[in-house]
Amino acid sequence: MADQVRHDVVPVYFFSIIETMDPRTIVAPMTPAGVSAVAAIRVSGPQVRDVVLALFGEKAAAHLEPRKACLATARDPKTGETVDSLLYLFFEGPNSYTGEDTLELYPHGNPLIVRELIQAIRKVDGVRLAEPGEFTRRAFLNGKMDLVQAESVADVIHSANRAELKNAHRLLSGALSQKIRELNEQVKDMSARLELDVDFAEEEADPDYESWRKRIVAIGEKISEILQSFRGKENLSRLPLVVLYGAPNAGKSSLTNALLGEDRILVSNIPGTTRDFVEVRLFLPGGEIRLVDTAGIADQATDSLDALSMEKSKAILKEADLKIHVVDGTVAATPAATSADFTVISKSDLLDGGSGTAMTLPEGGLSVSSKTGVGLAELKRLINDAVFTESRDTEDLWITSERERACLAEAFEGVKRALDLLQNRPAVELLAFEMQLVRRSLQSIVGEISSEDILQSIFAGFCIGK
Ligand SMILES: Nc1nc2c(ncn2[C@@H]2O[C@H](COP(=O)(O)OP(=O)(O)OP(=O)(O)O)[C@@H](O)[C@H]2O)c(=O)[nH]1
Ligand SMILES: [Mg+2]
Repeated sequence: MADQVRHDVVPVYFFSIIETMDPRTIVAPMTPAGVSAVAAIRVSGPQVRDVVLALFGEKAAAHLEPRKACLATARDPKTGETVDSLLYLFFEGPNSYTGEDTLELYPHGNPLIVRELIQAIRKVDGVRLAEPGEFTRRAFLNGKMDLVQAESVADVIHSANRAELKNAHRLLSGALSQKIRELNEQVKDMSARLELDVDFAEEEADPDYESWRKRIVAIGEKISEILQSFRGKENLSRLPLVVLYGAPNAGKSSLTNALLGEDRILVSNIPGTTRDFVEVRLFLPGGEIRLVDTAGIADQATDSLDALSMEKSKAILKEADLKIHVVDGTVAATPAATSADFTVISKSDLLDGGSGTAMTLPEGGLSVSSKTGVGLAELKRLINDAVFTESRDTEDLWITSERERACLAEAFEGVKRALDLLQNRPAVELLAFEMQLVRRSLQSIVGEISSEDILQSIFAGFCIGK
């Protein structure tokens, strides 16, 4: 009867699936297509030595030494033609990223060379192109990292600010895996004791329900704490959007150029110079931001094109994480209250000279000059602190993977079911069974239990070559 119940509630991945790995050697570029000083290609699998032989000849293959950089000329194994002169590094399995024999090649960063080199490598029988994330997948399957760490590799690559990058590094180093393992141990220990109770059920007077309850509550609290830290990945590679807006001629484009440190955007004393919004990327201490210069917004549009420009400015303002109102300091008026997060009074160099009319600086406002640079450092600091607020220098750790969140939620549900059961002084078997399920959910987080489907969905989202 008990068996009947079990089959109904056992999750699909209940049974650990032994992964059968494609034994073939894989190759992929590690760097994006494009011109650069150097590119990088990775080869991993049992035929790495054959690849060295095919590209560099017998002597190179015979003297292949792990972790020693070699300068050599790579030749096409079929035509003998030179592909490039390059550096390569050999890592002997299991002491490599994937745990297999691995070869890294660093040719000149010409896409033509990279393509030819990969083609040459694929001429070695049995070598194929790697799928996205396949190197990391192999690293996981070969026990070089657990699933939480493998997932965090993508976070490390895509983090767009320091706080996220720091978190990703902590995930990669195993800080979360460690927490999950500790929890797992507790549940395992508890299950073992429960099973012992089952075995001695006849001799035992009465199970100590209160002590079980306390233990389960403690486990539930820890699971819940990690669960609450979930932040998702949607913000991971999203750069904060900072928008400069204000009346025509206020000095928005000049300020954008000054913040950027180059004359990127056209500036003139004719109001309405900027028609379309212009986006630039700016590096601040906390990370990179998208800084947008907009067309000036006037009370009245001068023509239909002007009206269109203003509409576009208003549209991008709606998406902004931070809105900065740029107000021309030489125009005699106190800026009207707007929805700005900051007000910046521009052209401060003209105010001191007396040619302009000094205006009252609104609260929290900042006076800047794009011409002299006064106030720019302060403005950058204000922007940085406003958009990169989260958990600076704190030690907390958060999870970003939806899969990990789902597993934790499942574990938490199991804890709740166990606590419900406890209210009715259940048979210890039932409690033991629920805790087994909790344990399974925790194990699947780090990948002690996984299935082909799960791995497929994780690694398909990776870049080629990782
Ligand atoms: N002296 C001085 N002139 C400035 C400063 N900032 C802007 N200007 C001048 O103000 C005029 C307008 O500057 P822009 O940067 O084109 O103004 P804008 O807000 O982008 O204007 P629109 O694109 O037309 O909305 C130009 O003649 C600039 O040279 C500043 O800090 N000091
Ligand atoms: Mg402009």
